[in-house]
Amino acid sequence: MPLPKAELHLHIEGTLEPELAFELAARNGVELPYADTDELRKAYDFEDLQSFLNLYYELMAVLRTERDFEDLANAYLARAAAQGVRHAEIFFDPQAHIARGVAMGTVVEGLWRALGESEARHGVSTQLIMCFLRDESAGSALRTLEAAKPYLDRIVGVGLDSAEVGHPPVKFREVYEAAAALGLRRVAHAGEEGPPAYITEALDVLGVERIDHGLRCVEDPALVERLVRERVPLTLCPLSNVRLRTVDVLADHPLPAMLDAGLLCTVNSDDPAYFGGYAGDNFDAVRSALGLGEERLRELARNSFLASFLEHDEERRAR
Ligand code: ES4
Ligand code: ZN
Repeated sequence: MPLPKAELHLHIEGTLEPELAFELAARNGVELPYADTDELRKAYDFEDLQSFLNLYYELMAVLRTERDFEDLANAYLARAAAQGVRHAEIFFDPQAHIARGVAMGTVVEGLWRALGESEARHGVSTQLIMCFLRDESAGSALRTLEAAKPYLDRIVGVGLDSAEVGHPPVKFREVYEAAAALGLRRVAHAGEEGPPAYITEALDVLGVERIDHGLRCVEDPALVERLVRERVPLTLCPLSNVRLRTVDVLADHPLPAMLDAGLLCTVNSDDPAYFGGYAGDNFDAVRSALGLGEERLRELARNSFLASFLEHDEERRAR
């Protein structure tokens, strides 16, 4: 039995497996520039975040209808459940869909068809986090927040993702203030490829409760001390870090040192269809490559519930 865990860093568009991509392409009459799933998989050799994002945005072309988003989410939830995930806080990227002429309502309603029955069907509770693309303008993010207003009963919070370097958190100050005023929880990707200063800025300027990735905090001992003191959760994604060459090999991942330092680390899958594994696969990978013992793995699973947006009674039920 896999350890019960919560998944806190998961882009639903990043769960699009090649087989489903071709199925949806056929259903929607979308032409993919790959002959078959084998050829597509060969494109999964990334040099950095941007080279991954190029393919990630390209493949989204197959997602067109509510049913597509429903099928995508159901496929993820089934896989996650099989790997011990009991609760998933799921990112989605509405701007990437709206730009292609797919409405906010199509995305949210479609995802909700799967999420609404996830507890009954998969035994996984869910929450939705709407991400802003940081390489788009703050104005575009504000318009996206506006477009989400009819759906806020289904969205627990906002996040910030896509190309990090050159797009510091401060760019989105106003958007995060507006999100906070609407009662939304706040998280942001920071310190994946960007400098430790972006982590500090996400905390101080955007008021985030969790840092997605946060890996580069290890370069700044004073920042590590602060993150420990303030119990700021980090949603690490070990297999993602290897595939996007943020760390050379998994055996070099700083996770054990980060746990030793007292950081509230969690292990997540990011874009599992692209990076070689789901939540349980990431747990297995750090167990074997980093030699983490049972105690550390249980700590990581416990941290995932502590760092989640679940209320405490829900949290106890999930464990
Ligand atoms: C992402 Cl790995 C990663 N980093 C930043 N933005 C993203 N969107 C989807 N995956
Ligand atoms: Zn991510």
